[in-house]
Amino acid sequence: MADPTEETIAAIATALSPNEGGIAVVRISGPDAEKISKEILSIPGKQIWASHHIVYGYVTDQDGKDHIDEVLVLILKSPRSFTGEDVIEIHCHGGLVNVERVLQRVLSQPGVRRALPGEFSKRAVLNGRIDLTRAEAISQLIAARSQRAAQLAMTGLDGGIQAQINPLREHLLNQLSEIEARIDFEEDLPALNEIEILSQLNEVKAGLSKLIDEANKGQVLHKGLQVALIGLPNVGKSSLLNRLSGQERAIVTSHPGTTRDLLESAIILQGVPITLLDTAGIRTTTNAIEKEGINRSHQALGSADVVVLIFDLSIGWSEEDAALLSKIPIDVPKLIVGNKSDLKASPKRFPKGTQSSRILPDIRISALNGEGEKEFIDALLRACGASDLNGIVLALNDRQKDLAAQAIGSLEKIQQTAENRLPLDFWTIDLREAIRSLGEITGQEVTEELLDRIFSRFCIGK
Ligand SMILES: Nc1nc2c(ncn2[C@@H]2O[C@H](COP(=O)(O)OP(=O)(O)OP(=O)(O)O)[C@@H](O)[C@H]2O)c(=O)[nH]1
Ligand SMILES: [Mg+2]
Repeated sequence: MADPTEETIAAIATALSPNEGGIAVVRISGPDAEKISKEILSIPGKQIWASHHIVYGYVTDQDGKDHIDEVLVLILKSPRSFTGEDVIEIHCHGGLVNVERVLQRVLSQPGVRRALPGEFSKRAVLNGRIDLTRAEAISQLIAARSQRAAQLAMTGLDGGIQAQINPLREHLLNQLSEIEARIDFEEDLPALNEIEILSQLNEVKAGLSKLIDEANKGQVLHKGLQVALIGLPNVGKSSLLNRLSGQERAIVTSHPGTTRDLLESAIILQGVPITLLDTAGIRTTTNAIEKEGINRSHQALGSADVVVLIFDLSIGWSEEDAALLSKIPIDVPKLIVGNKSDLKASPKRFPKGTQSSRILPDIRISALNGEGEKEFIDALLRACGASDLNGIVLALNDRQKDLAAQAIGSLEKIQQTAENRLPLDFWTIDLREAIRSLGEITGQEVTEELLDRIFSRFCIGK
Protein backbone atom coordinates (compact mmCIF):
# COMPACT_ATOMS: atom_id res chain seq x y z
CA MET A 1 0.00 0.00 0.00
CA ALA A 2 1.15 3.51 -0.77
CA ASP A 3 2.27 5.78 2.03
CA PRO A 4 -0.98 7.53 3.08
CA THR A 5 0.37 10.97 2.27
CA GLU A 6 1.12 9.80 -1.28
CA GLU A 7 -2.54 9.22 -1.92
CA THR A 8 -4.82 11.89 -3.29
CA ILE A 9 -7.97 12.47 -1.25
CA ALA A 10 -11.16 14.43 -1.79
CA ALA A 11 -14.17 15.49 0.26
CA ILE A 12 -16.84 18.13 0.57
CA ALA A 13 -15.34 20.77 2.87
CA THR A 14 -18.46 22.82 3.52
CA ALA A 15 -21.58 22.06 5.54
CA LEU A 16 -24.26 20.09 3.72
CA SER A 17 -27.83 21.16 3.77
CA PRO A 18 -30.68 20.33 1.39
CA ASN A 19 -31.97 23.25 -0.69
CA GLU A 20 -29.44 25.59 0.86
CA GLY A 21 -25.95 27.02 0.36
CA GLY A 22 -25.14 29.38 -2.49
CA ILE A 23 -21.84 27.62 -2.92
CA ALA A 24 -20.07 24.56 -1.58
CA VAL A 25 -16.43 23.51 -1.77
CA VAL A 26 -15.02 20.17 -2.85
CA ARG A 27 -11.42 19.92 -1.72
CA ILE A 28 -8.85 17.67 -3.34
CA SER A 29 -5.39 17.20 -1.83
CA GLY A 30 -2.41 15.15 -2.88
CA PRO A 31 0.05 14.62 -5.73
CA ASP A 32 -2.65 13.94 -8.36
CA ALA A 33 -4.98 16.81 -7.37
CA GLU A 34 -4.08 18.87 -10.42
CA LYS A 35 -4.18 16.04 -12.91
CA ILE A 36 -7.55 14.81 -11.66
CA SER A 37 -9.05 18.30 -11.72
CA LYS A 38 -7.93 19.00 -15.26
CA GLU A 39 -9.47 15.70 -16.32
CA ILE A 40 -12.96 16.66 -15.16
CA LEU A 41 -12.92 20.40 -15.86
CA SER A 42 -13.53 22.41 -18.96
CA ILE A 43 -11.79 25.78 -18.68
CA PRO A 44 -12.79 28.19 -21.47
CA GLY A 45 -10.52 30.88 -22.96
CA LYS A 46 -6.97 31.66 -22.00
CA GLN A 47 -6.88 31.49 -18.21
CA ILE A 48 -3.74 31.15 -16.14
CA TRP A 49 -3.50 27.81 -14.35
CA ALA A 50 -1.00 28.70 -11.60
CA SER A 51 -0.70 28.47 -7.85
CA HIS A 52 -2.89 30.90 -5.90
CA HIS A 53 -4.96 31.68 -8.98
CA ILE A 54 -8.64 31.14 -9.57
CA VAL A 55 -9.95 29.83 -12.86
CA TYR A 56 -13.53 29.72 -14.09
CA GLY A 57 -15.09 26.77 -15.83
CA TYR A 58 -17.33 23.71 -15.77
CA VAL A 59 -17.24 20.28 -14.25
CA THR A 60 -18.10 18.04 -17.16
CA ASP A 61 -19.49 14.54 -17.37
CA GLN A 62 -17.57 11.46 -18.47
CA ASP A 63 -17.66 12.32 -22.17
CA GLY A 64 -16.45 15.84 -21.42
CA LYS A 65 -19.54 17.25 -23.15
CA ASP A 66 -22.37 17.85 -20.71
CA HIS A 67 -21.88 20.28 -17.85
CA ILE A 68 -22.43 18.99 -14.31
CA ASP A 69 -21.92 22.41 -12.72
CA GLU A 70 -20.45 25.86 -13.32
CA VAL A 71 -17.54 26.39 -10.94
CA LEU A 72 -14.60 28.46 -9.74
CA VAL A 73 -11.41 26.54 -9.11
CA LEU A 74 -8.78 27.62 -6.60
CA ILE A 75 -5.27 26.28 -7.22
CA LEU A 76 -2.89 25.98 -4.27
CA LYS A 77 0.39 24.29 -4.99
CA SER A 78 2.57 22.50 -2.49
CA PRO A 79 3.81 23.62 -0.01
CA ARG A 80 1.67 26.76 0.17
CA SER A 81 -1.66 25.11 0.99
CA PHE A 82 -3.53 24.01 4.11
CA THR A 83 -2.26 20.44 3.88
CA GLY A 84 1.13 21.38 2.46
CA GLU A 85 0.29 19.25 -0.59
CA ASP A 86 -1.11 20.30 -3.96
CA VAL A 87 -4.67 21.36 -3.19
CA ILE A 88 -7.47 22.12 -5.62
CA GLU A 89 -10.70 23.57 -4.31
CA ILE A 90 -13.69 23.37 -6.58
CA HIS A 91 -16.21 26.03 -5.57
CA CYS A 92 -19.46 24.71 -6.97
CA HIS A 93 -23.11 25.46 -6.27
CA GLY A 94 -24.59 24.34 -2.98
CA GLY A 95 -27.41 21.94 -2.14
CA LEU A 96 -27.02 18.29 -1.27
CA VAL A 97 -27.41 16.67 -4.65
CA ASN A 98 -25.30 19.03 -6.70
CA VAL A 99 -22.22 18.92 -4.45
CA GLU A 100 -22.38 15.17 -4.17
CA ARG A 101 -22.49 14.94 -7.99
CA VAL A 102 -19.35 17.07 -8.26
CA LEU A 103 -17.59 14.99 -5.60
CA GLN A 104 -18.64 11.75 -7.33
CA ARG A 105 -17.17 13.06 -10.58
CA VAL A 106 -13.87 13.72 -8.80
CA LEU A 107 -13.94 10.28 -7.16
CA SER A 108 -14.63 8.61 -10.52
CA GLN A 109 -11.02 9.35 -11.46
CA PRO A 110 -8.30 6.78 -10.79
CA GLY A 111 -5.89 7.51 -7.92
CA VAL A 112 -8.24 9.42 -5.66
CA ARG A 113 -10.34 8.31 -2.74
CA ARG A 114 -12.76 9.85 -0.28
CA ALA A 115 -10.96 11.60 2.62
CA LEU A 116 -11.43 10.23 6.13
CA PRO A 117 -12.69 12.55 8.89
CA GLY A 118 -9.95 15.03 9.80
CA GLU A 119 -7.61 13.68 7.14
CA PHE A 120 -6.82 17.09 5.61
CA SER A 121 -5.91 18.42 9.07
CA LYS A 122 -3.84 15.34 9.83
CA ARG A 123 -1.81 15.91 6.68
CA ALA A 124 -1.42 19.58 7.60
CA VAL A 125 0.11 18.46 10.91
CA LEU A 126 2.27 15.72 9.41
CA ASN A 127 3.60 18.16 6.82
CA GLY A 128 4.39 20.73 9.50
CA ARG A 129 1.89 23.32 8.23
CA ILE A 130 0.22 23.59 11.64
CA ASP A 131 0.97 22.04 15.01
CA LEU A 132 -1.41 19.67 16.71
CA THR A 133 -2.85 22.28 19.09
CA ARG A 134 -3.78 24.51 16.15
CA ALA A 135 -5.45 21.63 14.32
CA GLU A 136 -7.50 20.84 17.40
CA ALA A 137 -8.37 24.52 17.78
CA ILE A 138 -9.82 24.54 14.26
CA SER A 139 -12.04 21.64 15.19
CA GLN A 140 -13.21 23.51 18.30
CA LEU A 141 -13.80 26.68 16.31
CA ILE A 142 -16.08 24.79 13.95
CA ALA A 143 -17.94 23.23 16.85
CA ALA A 144 -18.26 26.47 18.86
CA ARG A 145 -21.78 27.06 20.15
CA SER A 146 -21.27 30.61 21.37
CA GLN A 147 -19.24 33.68 20.47
CA ARG A 148 -17.08 33.23 23.58
CA ALA A 149 -16.34 29.63 22.70
CA ALA A 150 -15.29 30.69 19.20
CA GLN A 151 -13.06 33.38 20.66
CA LEU A 152 -11.36 30.83 22.95
CA ALA A 153 -10.80 28.45 20.05
CA MET A 154 -9.28 31.30 18.07
CA THR A 155 -6.63 31.80 20.78
CA GLY A 156 -5.66 28.18 20.26
CA LEU A 157 -5.58 28.70 16.52
CA ASP A 158 -3.28 31.68 16.98
CA GLY A 159 -0.86 29.30 18.69
CA GLY A 160 -1.77 30.22 22.28
CA ILE A 161 -1.67 26.67 23.62
CA GLN A 162 1.62 25.91 21.93
CA ALA A 163 3.01 29.16 23.35
CA GLN A 164 2.03 28.16 26.90
CA ILE A 165 3.14 24.53 26.80
CA ASN A 166 6.41 24.86 24.89
CA PRO A 167 8.27 26.99 27.46
CA LEU A 168 7.19 24.62 30.26
CA ARG A 169 8.45 21.66 28.28
CA GLU A 170 11.72 23.47 27.48
CA HIS A 171 12.12 24.16 31.17
CA LEU A 172 11.77 20.47 31.96
CA LEU A 173 14.21 19.54 29.19
CA ASN A 174 16.79 21.87 30.76
CA GLN A 175 16.31 20.28 34.17
CA LEU A 176 16.62 16.85 32.61
CA SER A 177 19.94 17.70 30.99
CA GLU A 178 21.21 19.10 34.32
CA ILE A 179 20.38 15.84 36.06
CA GLU A 180 21.68 13.61 33.28
CA ALA A 181 24.97 15.48 33.24
CA ARG A 182 25.37 14.59 36.92
CA ILE A 183 24.66 10.96 36.21
CA ASP A 184 27.18 10.80 33.34
CA PHE A 185 29.97 13.00 34.72
CA GLU A 186 29.49 12.82 38.44
CA GLU A 187 33.09 13.65 39.34
CA ASP A 188 33.59 16.61 37.00
CA LEU A 189 30.58 18.70 38.04
CA PRO A 190 29.51 20.42 41.25
CA ALA A 191 26.82 18.54 43.15
CA LEU A 192 23.26 18.94 42.01
CA ASN A 193 21.29 21.66 43.74
CA GLU A 194 18.30 19.48 44.40
CA ILE A 195 16.31 22.16 46.18
CA GLU A 196 16.72 24.48 43.24
CA ILE A 197 15.64 21.81 40.75
CA LEU A 198 12.61 20.86 42.82
CA SER A 199 11.54 24.46 43.07
CA GLN A 200 11.86 24.84 39.29
CA LEU A 201 9.76 21.73 38.80
CA ASN A 202 7.20 23.16 41.19
CA GLU A 203 6.95 26.26 39.06
CA VAL A 204 6.17 24.15 36.02
CA LYS A 205 3.59 22.27 38.06
CA ALA A 206 1.94 25.51 39.12
CA GLY A 207 1.84 26.68 35.50
CA LEU A 208 0.13 23.46 34.46
CA SER A 209 -2.33 23.62 37.35
CA LYS A 210 -3.36 27.08 36.26
CA LEU A 211 -3.94 25.85 32.72
CA ILE A 212 -6.08 22.96 34.00
CA ASP A 213 -8.06 25.32 36.16
CA GLU A 214 -8.78 27.58 33.20
CA ALA A 215 -9.57 24.56 31.03
CA ASN A 216 -12.22 23.45 33.50
CA LYS A 217 -13.87 26.82 33.37
CA GLY A 218 -13.40 27.22 29.64
CA GLN A 219 -14.90 23.85 28.85
CA VAL A 220 -18.20 25.09 30.12
CA LEU A 221 -18.14 27.47 27.17
CA HIS A 222 -17.54 24.65 24.72
CA LYS A 223 -19.71 21.93 26.12
CA GLY A 224 -22.43 24.01 27.69
CA LEU A 225 -24.55 23.01 30.63
CA GLN A 226 -27.72 21.08 31.25
CA VAL A 227 -29.99 22.93 33.62
CA ALA A 228 -33.16 21.21 34.84
CA LEU A 229 -36.09 23.30 36.07
CA ILE A 230 -38.08 21.29 38.56
CA GLY A 231 -40.81 21.97 41.08
CA LEU A 232 -44.36 21.20 42.08
CA PRO A 233 -47.08 21.75 39.47
CA ASN A 234 -48.01 25.33 38.64
CA VAL A 235 -45.01 27.04 40.27
CA GLY A 236 -44.00 28.64 36.94
CA LYS A 237 -41.29 26.36 35.48
CA SER A 238 -42.58 26.68 31.93
CA SER A 239 -43.06 30.43 32.37
CA LEU A 240 -39.41 30.77 33.41
CA LEU A 241 -38.26 28.65 30.47
CA ASN A 242 -40.23 30.85 28.11
CA ARG A 243 -38.83 34.03 29.63
CA LEU A 244 -35.21 32.84 29.45
CA SER A 245 -35.60 31.55 25.89
CA GLY A 246 -37.31 34.74 24.80
CA GLN A 247 -40.12 32.78 23.16
CA GLU A 248 -43.32 30.97 23.97
CA ARG A 249 -41.64 27.59 23.88
CA ALA A 250 -43.70 25.80 26.52
CA ILE A 251 -47.44 25.82 27.10
CA VAL A 252 -48.33 27.82 30.20
CA THR A 253 -51.72 27.54 31.87
CA SER A 254 -53.08 28.07 35.34
CA HIS A 255 -53.89 24.37 35.31
CA PRO A 256 -51.53 22.31 37.52
CA GLY A 257 -50.03 19.45 35.50
CA THR A 258 -49.79 21.32 32.19
CA THR A 259 -46.33 20.09 31.18
CA ARG A 260 -46.33 16.34 30.58
CA ASP A 261 -43.04 15.78 28.83
CA LEU A 262 -39.46 16.96 29.00
CA LEU A 263 -39.01 20.07 26.92
CA GLU A 264 -35.60 21.37 25.88
CA SER A 265 -34.61 24.87 24.97
CA ALA A 266 -31.10 25.91 23.94
CA ILE A 267 -30.08 29.37 25.11
CA ILE A 268 -26.86 31.33 25.55
CA LEU A 269 -26.33 33.10 28.89
CA GLN A 270 -23.26 35.35 29.01
CA GLY A 271 -21.55 33.26 26.36
CA VAL A 272 -22.37 29.93 28.01
CA PRO A 273 -24.51 27.57 25.93
CA ILE A 274 -27.23 26.21 28.18
CA THR A 275 -29.77 23.50 27.55
CA LEU A 276 -32.77 24.25 29.72
CA LEU A 277 -35.00 21.34 30.59
CA ASP A 278 -38.58 22.08 31.53
CA THR A 279 -40.10 19.18 33.43
CA ALA A 280 -43.50 17.99 34.47
CA GLY A 281 -44.49 19.31 37.89
CA ILE A 282 -43.83 16.55 40.40
CA ARG A 283 -46.81 15.35 42.46
CA THR A 284 -48.76 12.19 43.17
CA THR A 285 -51.16 11.54 40.34
CA THR A 286 -53.25 8.73 38.89
CA ASN A 287 -53.08 10.08 35.35
CA ALA A 288 -50.91 7.69 33.28
CA ILE A 289 -49.54 10.39 30.97
CA GLU A 290 -48.67 12.72 33.80
CA LYS A 291 -47.07 9.80 35.68
CA GLU A 292 -44.77 9.10 32.74
CA GLY A 293 -43.95 12.82 32.57
CA ILE A 294 -43.05 12.80 36.25
CA ASN A 295 -40.83 9.74 35.71
CA ARG A 296 -38.96 11.74 33.10
CA SER A 297 -38.63 14.66 35.49
CA HIS A 298 -36.89 12.33 37.92
CA GLN A 299 -34.54 11.15 35.17
CA ALA A 300 -33.69 14.76 34.31
CA LEU A 301 -32.61 15.25 37.91
CA GLY A 302 -29.91 12.66 37.43
CA SER A 303 -28.39 14.06 34.25
CA ALA A 304 -28.41 17.81 34.92
CA ASP A 305 -25.31 19.84 35.78
CA VAL A 306 -27.46 22.13 37.91
CA VAL A 307 -30.97 21.66 39.22
CA VAL A 308 -33.15 24.73 39.71
CA LEU A 309 -35.89 23.99 42.22
CA ILE A 310 -38.73 26.46 41.82
CA PHE A 311 -41.40 27.06 44.42
CA ASP A 312 -44.32 29.47 44.57
CA LEU A 313 -43.66 32.43 46.89
CA SER A 314 -47.38 33.15 47.18
CA ILE A 315 -47.96 29.66 48.57
CA GLY A 316 -44.66 29.56 50.42
CA TRP A 317 -42.10 26.79 51.00
CA SER A 318 -43.98 23.60 51.77
CA GLU A 319 -43.25 20.09 52.92
CA GLU A 320 -43.73 18.88 49.34
CA ASP A 321 -41.00 21.30 48.20
CA ALA A 322 -38.71 19.99 50.93
CA ALA A 323 -39.48 16.40 49.88
CA LEU A 324 -38.59 17.29 46.30
CA LEU A 325 -35.35 18.94 47.38
CA SER A 326 -34.34 15.77 49.18
CA LYS A 327 -34.78 13.79 45.93
CA ILE A 328 -32.12 15.78 44.08
CA PRO A 329 -28.82 13.86 44.07
CA ILE A 330 -26.59 15.20 46.80
CA ASP A 331 -23.63 16.18 44.61
CA VAL A 332 -25.59 18.20 42.05
CA PRO A 333 -25.52 21.96 42.63
CA LYS A 334 -29.00 23.22 43.38
CA LEU A 335 -30.52 26.63 43.15
CA ILE A 336 -33.70 27.33 45.08
CA VAL A 337 -35.83 29.89 43.31
CA GLY A 338 -38.96 31.47 44.71
CA ASN A 339 -41.19 32.51 41.82
CA LYS A 340 -44.17 34.89 41.60
CA SER A 341 -42.48 37.66 43.59
CA ASP A 342 -45.08 40.00 42.10
CA LEU A 343 -47.77 38.36 44.25
CA LYS A 344 -48.27 38.75 47.98
CA ALA A 345 -45.68 36.50 49.59
CA SER A 346 -46.60 33.80 52.06
CA PRO A 347 -44.65 33.96 55.34
CA LYS A 348 -43.50 30.37 54.81
CA ARG A 349 -39.97 31.01 53.56
CA PHE A 350 -37.24 28.62 52.56
CA PRO A 351 -35.61 27.70 55.88
CA LYS A 352 -32.07 29.02 56.12
CA GLY A 353 -31.01 26.13 58.40
CA THR A 354 -31.24 23.50 55.66
CA GLN A 355 -28.62 25.15 53.45
CA SER A 356 -25.64 22.99 52.63
CA SER A 357 -22.67 23.90 50.47
CA ARG A 358 -24.36 22.58 47.34
CA ILE A 359 -27.49 24.67 47.93
CA LEU A 360 -27.07 28.29 47.00
CA PRO A 361 -28.83 31.22 48.64
CA ASP A 362 -32.42 31.38 47.50
CA ILE A 363 -33.38 33.77 44.76
CA ARG A 364 -36.69 35.55 44.26
CA ILE A 365 -38.00 36.14 40.79
CA SER A 366 -41.13 36.83 38.84
CA ALA A 367 -41.33 34.87 35.61
CA LEU A 368 -44.29 37.10 34.81
CA ASN A 369 -42.62 40.52 34.88
CA GLY A 370 -38.90 39.59 34.85
CA GLU A 371 -38.10 40.84 38.33
CA GLY A 372 -34.92 39.22 39.72
CA GLU A 373 -34.01 37.68 36.35
CA LYS A 374 -30.48 39.10 36.32
CA GLU A 375 -29.75 37.90 39.86
CA PHE A 376 -31.08 34.51 38.88
CA ILE A 377 -28.82 34.25 35.83
CA ASP A 378 -25.77 35.34 37.86
CA ALA A 379 -26.57 32.79 40.56
CA LEU A 380 -27.12 30.07 37.97
CA LEU A 381 -23.75 30.67 36.31
CA ARG A 382 -22.08 30.81 39.71
CA ALA A 383 -23.73 27.53 40.64
CA CYS A 384 -22.05 25.84 37.66
CA GLY A 385 -18.72 27.54 38.19
CA ALA A 386 -19.23 29.55 35.01
CA SER A 387 -19.50 33.05 36.44
CA ASP A 388 -15.90 34.12 36.26
CA LEU A 389 -15.12 33.34 32.64
CA ASN A 390 -14.08 36.74 31.38
CA GLY A 391 -10.45 36.40 32.39
CA ILE A 392 -10.01 33.14 30.49
CA VAL A 393 -8.18 33.51 27.22
CA LEU A 394 -7.27 29.93 26.58
CA ALA A 395 -8.75 26.53 27.26
CA LEU A 396 -7.13 23.15 26.82
CA ASN A 397 -9.49 20.48 25.50
CA ASP A 398 -10.10 17.20 27.35
CA ARG A 399 -7.19 15.41 25.74
CA GLN A 400 -4.76 18.22 26.46
CA LYS A 401 -6.06 18.63 29.98
CA ASP A 402 -5.59 14.92 30.78
CA LEU A 403 -2.00 15.10 29.52
CA ALA A 404 -1.29 18.20 31.60
CA ALA A 405 -2.65 16.34 34.63
CA GLN A 406 -0.43 13.35 33.81
CA ALA A 407 2.57 15.65 33.64
CA ILE A 408 1.70 17.05 37.06
CA GLY A 409 1.44 13.48 38.37
CA SER A 410 4.92 12.67 37.08
CA LEU A 411 6.37 15.83 38.62
CA GLU A 412 4.80 14.94 41.94
CA LYS A 413 6.49 11.55 41.81
CA ILE A 414 9.86 13.28 41.52
CA GLN A 415 9.10 15.13 44.73
CA GLN A 416 8.60 11.75 46.42
CA THR A 417 11.70 10.31 44.82
CA ALA A 418 13.66 13.19 46.33
CA GLU A 419 12.09 12.73 49.74
CA ASN A 420 12.91 9.01 49.66
CA ARG A 421 16.53 9.83 48.69
CA LEU A 422 16.40 7.57 45.63
CA PRO A 423 19.20 7.78 43.04
CA LEU A 424 19.06 10.42 40.28
CA ASP A 425 18.15 7.82 37.64
CA PHE A 426 14.73 7.68 39.21
CA TRP A 427 14.32 11.42 38.78
CA THR A 428 14.96 11.17 35.07
CA ILE A 429 12.34 8.48 34.53
CA ASP A 430 9.50 10.66 35.77
CA LEU A 431 10.90 13.81 34.25
CA ARG A 432 11.01 12.13 30.85
CA GLU A 433 7.44 11.01 31.38
CA ALA A 434 6.35 14.60 32.11
CA ILE A 435 8.19 15.87 29.04
CA ARG A 436 6.53 13.21 26.92
CA SER A 437 3.06 14.18 28.17
CA LEU A 438 3.64 17.81 27.26
CA GLY A 439 5.07 16.77 23.89
CA GLU A 440 1.87 14.85 23.22
CA ILE A 441 -0.13 18.02 23.80
CA THR A 442 1.79 19.96 21.18
CA GLY A 443 2.30 17.02 18.85
CA GLN A 444 6.09 17.01 19.20
CA GLU A 445 5.88 13.49 20.58
CA VAL A 446 3.01 11.68 18.96
CA THR A 447 2.70 8.42 17.16
CA GLU A 448 0.80 8.00 13.90
CA GLU A 449 -1.68 5.83 15.78
CA LEU A 450 -2.40 8.61 18.26
CA LEU A 451 -2.84 11.10 15.43
CA ASP A 452 -5.33 8.74 13.79
CA ARG A 453 -7.27 8.56 17.01
CA ILE A 454 -7.33 12.34 17.43
CA PHE A 455 -8.29 13.16 13.87
CA SER A 456 -10.94 10.47 13.55
CA ARG A 457 -13.05 12.65 15.84
CA PHE A 458 -12.88 15.56 13.40
CA CYS A 459 -15.61 16.20 10.89
CA ILE A 460 -15.38 15.02 7.31
CA GLY A 461 -13.84 17.53 4.96
CA LYS A 462 -11.69 19.10 7.66
N1 LIG B 1 -48.36 36.17 39.14
C1 LIG B 1 -47.51 35.32 38.56
N2 LIG B 1 -47.97 34.24 37.93
C2 LIG B 1 -47.10 33.40 37.36
C3 LIG B 1 -45.70 33.63 37.42
N3 LIG B 1 -45.09 32.61 36.78
C4 LIG B 1 -46.05 31.80 36.33
N4 LIG B 1 -47.26 32.26 36.67
C5 LIG B 1 -48.57 31.65 36.37
O1 LIG B 1 -48.63 30.42 37.04
C6 LIG B 1 -49.38 29.46 36.25
C7 LIG B 1 -48.54 28.21 36.02
O2 LIG B 1 -47.41 28.54 35.24
P1 LIG B 1 -46.60 27.45 34.44
O3 LIG B 1 -45.42 28.12 33.89
O4 LIG B 1 -47.48 26.71 33.51
O5 LIG B 1 -46.21 26.50 35.64
P2 LIG B 1 -45.46 25.08 35.57
O6 LIG B 1 -44.58 25.01 36.77
O7 LIG B 1 -44.82 24.88 34.26
O8 LIG B 1 -46.68 24.08 35.77
P3 LIG B 1 -46.80 22.53 35.32
O9 LIG B 1 -46.39 22.40 33.91
O10 LIG B 1 -48.25 22.25 35.51
O11 LIG B 1 -45.97 21.73 36.26
C8 LIG B 1 -49.75 30.20 34.98
O12 LIG B 1 -51.05 30.69 35.12
C9 LIG B 1 -48.73 31.34 34.92
O13 LIG B 1 -49.24 32.45 34.22
C10 LIG B 1 -45.25 34.78 38.13
O14 LIG B 1 -44.04 35.08 38.23
N5 LIG B 1 -46.19 35.59 38.67
MG1 LIG C 1 -45.12 23.51 32.84
